[in-house]
This record gives sequence, C-alpha cells and structure tokens, in this order.
Amino acid sequence: MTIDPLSWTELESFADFQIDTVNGSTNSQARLRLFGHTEADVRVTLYRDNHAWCPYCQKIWLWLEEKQIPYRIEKVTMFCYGEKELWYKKIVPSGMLPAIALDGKIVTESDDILIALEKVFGTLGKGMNDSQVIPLRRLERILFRAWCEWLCRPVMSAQQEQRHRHQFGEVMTKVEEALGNTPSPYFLDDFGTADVIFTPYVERMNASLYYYKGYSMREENPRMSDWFDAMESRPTYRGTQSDFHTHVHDLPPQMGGCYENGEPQARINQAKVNYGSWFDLPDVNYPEPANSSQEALQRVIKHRTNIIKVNPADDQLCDLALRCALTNMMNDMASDRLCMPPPDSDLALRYLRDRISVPRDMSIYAAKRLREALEKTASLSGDRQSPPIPIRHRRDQDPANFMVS
Ligand SMILES: N[C@@H](CCC(=O)N[C@@H](CS)C(=O)NCC(=O)O)C(=O)O
Repeated sequence: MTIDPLSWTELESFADFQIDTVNGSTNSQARLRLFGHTEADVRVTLYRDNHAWCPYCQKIWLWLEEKQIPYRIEKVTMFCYGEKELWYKKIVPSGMLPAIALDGKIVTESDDILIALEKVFGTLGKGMNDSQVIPLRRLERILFRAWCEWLCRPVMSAQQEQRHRHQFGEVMTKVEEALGNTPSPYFLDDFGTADVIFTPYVERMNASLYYYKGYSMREENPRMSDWFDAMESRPTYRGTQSDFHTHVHDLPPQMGGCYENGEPQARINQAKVNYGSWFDLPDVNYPEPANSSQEALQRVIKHRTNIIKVNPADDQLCDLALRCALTNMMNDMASDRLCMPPPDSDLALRYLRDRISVPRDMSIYAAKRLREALEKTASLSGDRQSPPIPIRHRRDQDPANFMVS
C-alpha cells in the first residue's frame, strides 16, 4: 500500500521533541549555558566554529560542560567553509579557533585556554600541569602525529603505507598500555582533563582510519573500546559527539587532504559510511534513544525553508520529496505503507543525506534515522548519486546560506 506524504502541519504534530538548550543536556544549538545559574554569573564566552567541526573547540566545549561553568557561545565560520566574520578578526586577528573571553580578556590556544580556566574555576580531575597528565598530553600529540603521517601524506609504495600503519599501531599500543595503568576505563583513576585532551582526535581517528584505511580503531583496541564506551556514558560527550559520515567529509579540507589506501576493507567501509546502513558502523555503542526519529523530524521542520532553498533541486520537488522521506521515517520505513517520492527526486534526497552534520544538526542516532529515510526514499525514485562532496573546501556548507530567514 502506498500512502500520501504528510503535510508540514501534519508532520509538526509528530515532532514531539523539546530540549532545554540553556539548562538541559549538552547540545550544539545552545548560545547560552547556565546549568541552573543566572546570566549574571556568566564570566566566559566560548568562540567556536559554526559546524562543531573544530577539534580544539570540542576540547574546550567538553571541559566547560563537564565543569558546568556558565558560558555564552559565539559561533564563527572556518576558512574552509566560508568567510571569517570581521568582528571575530578584530578580536582574534589570525581568525583561529577556539578562543575564550574570560572576564573580558581574550585567551587563544586550546591548552592555554584550559590552563586559564583551571586557574579561575579549578581543575577537572587532575589538571593540565599534573605530573600524571603531562605525559598523557605528550602521548596524545605523538598519536596525533602518527595519525597525520598515515592519513594525510600521499605514499609512493605499499611498503611506505605499511610503515605508516605500523608506526600508528606502535603508538596505539602505548595508548592501550596507558589506559591499562588504572582499573578505570579512563586514562587515570577518574575521568578528567586527560580524557578531554584525547577526545577530539581519537574520535576523528576512529572515523577517518575506518573510512580511508579500513582500520577500525575502536574495534581493534580493547581498552580504547572501553574508553569510548565510558565516554559515551557521559551526556556531555554524547552532546559533542559526531558521526563517521560527518568527520570523514569534514576532515579533508581541514587537514589538507586524507589519502585512502585502496584496500578492500577500506572500500567496504567507504560504501557503508556513504550509502548505509549507518546503523552498522562502529561510531557509537550506546543504545538508540526512543525519540531519535522525533528529534530528526523536529530539526528538519525547524530548518526546512533553508534546507529546501540550498538544495540544487527544484523547490517544489524538494519539498514534496522531503515530506515523503519524513513520512516514511515516521512510519518506521514500513515496507507495506510506503510514501512514493516524486519522479527524479533521488538527487535532491541524496544531496541532503550527504549534508547532515552531527552534532551541529542533530545527535548521532537522529542523523542515522534521517539518512536512512532519505536513502530508502531516494532509492524508490532512482539510483543517481549527487556529485561527490568537495574535498578542498566545504563552501557547500557555508553557514551564510542557513541564516534564519
Ligand atoms: N594550536 C591551536 C590550534 C587551533 C587550530 O588549528 N584551529 C583551527 C581549526 S581546528 C582554525 O581555527 N583554523 C582556522 C579556520 O579554519 O578558520 C589550539 O590548540 O587552539
């Protein structure tokens, strides 16, 4: 049985999803975080990138959320996807992110920011200059460099590729040893600064090595796997956590290129990340919340005008196709009650499938639900893929196109 697409008004009646961005759980939409305090208590402004792609911003974001420090958020455009705001260049002439204003004083460089915050608000577990944390900070940088060497350098031979893989594996062994030094799943006895320092890049390593090199960091390293699980038990981390699709396509312009090794496993993984099923990926391990479809629906409804406007397809076609996909999503993709999209809407739906950004737009499971609904609905219309996502820049994601109209 085929069913008609729901109208936007009907879809709105299903969108039962509300969050308190100011005092509720960590979320990427907030412009102000109070944790039950008043605005008069705010001493910190965090300048972070619009799309939550910047790893150094995630570090500060997670720390502030863990410490529950009241703060404001100002979002800034990164060079790879748009024009840097003039007002930001007046505060930070290099345009680099993150920065904070702490009691009106600007601090840049993520490590200096954490040290400045610790001086005023105290440490998060063991602090930046603790004798147990310093070697872990160093290890994180060694891992980072081994990752860059493997991922971001074109190689001339299979031997060179193997060498880079091996070097990364050796550093991973040291990370596994470090994680094994305490009975807790974290780097030290309790969660703290060292875990925050590791978070942004191991998340990006997990995604990028799976996709470009066919190496599953989380599955191949048991202590790292336990560490990810422990991190995912924290609502703060869940609120900042991205997914594989977002990272593998946001990294190339930020890193100056990511190089695949062409191995069969990498090809299999690439197909899964790009075309699904997104539920089979090792990018998240906590159970799916019951309201993930509602979240996806609410987020699309809120931004539908701009979503349709930036889609290269005709507005009316896109509107209808999108409502079909959302109707199917809310019917749990039941194959006996499908909404058939209009002819030639495969490109429009896949264009959006490829541009959902986590956590900017929605949380990880909501994005999986939406990607799945868009893909399955697109496949009822055709098998064309939209043009590849650019790798030198991401101007297709220019936030200027998404200003609330
Ligand atoms: N060492 C700096 C590195 C910061 C950095 O590299 N930031 C990048 C984003 S991840 C940036 O702002 N680049 C300018 C841009 O992309 O607009 C820190 O730790 O804060």
